[in-house]
Amino acid sequence: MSTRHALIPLAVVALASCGGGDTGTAPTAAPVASVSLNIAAAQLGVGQTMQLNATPLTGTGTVTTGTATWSSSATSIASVSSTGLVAGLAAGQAMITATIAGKSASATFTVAGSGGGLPLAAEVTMPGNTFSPFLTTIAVGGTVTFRFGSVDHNVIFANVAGKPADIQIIRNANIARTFNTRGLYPYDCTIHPGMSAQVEVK
Ligand SMILES: [Cu+2]
Repeated sequence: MSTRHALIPLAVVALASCGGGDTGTAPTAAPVASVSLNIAAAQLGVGQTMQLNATPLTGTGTVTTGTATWSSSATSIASVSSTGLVAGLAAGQAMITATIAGKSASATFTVAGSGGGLPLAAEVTMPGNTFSPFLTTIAVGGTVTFRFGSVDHNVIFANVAGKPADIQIIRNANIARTFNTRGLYPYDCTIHPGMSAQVEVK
């Protein structure tokens, strides 16, 4: 196998020299004619990552050598590291491009939350014996983290189908609840009259 493959790059170099007006210096590696990516298109959630790999190819499809530089067409939607690790940042679409020796290939990444761009995570704080914000809207399957400060509170959900477990009296803690059913979930702190708010799951 090794003797047969050794002949192929030599033939490619010879052809490239004829057509390209090469100065005659023997190249150390077969020239890059195209770049192949392991992924053409993909979907990512916000906060998820995916590894892209770029392979430089000669005109006959033989793998040659070369290091890719990476770029994103929309860095606020998806970023890409110097090694091709793509990260979803916000809902939208971004083209990730790898360039090797002047040749490039692109992959389209669609970043989406499951609720049409709604966040999958949100926080509720408790300033001055209120819940803030009053209305928290998340995508179905999302998580709300209740951040309890130095004052005791609880979170008691109204009796709505699909509500998560109540949070009993606690302070100085962050407690998360996941909402797997669409709906409106009012909740109260029963220690402080009027300390009420809602989670809307879409
Ligand atoms: Cu309270």
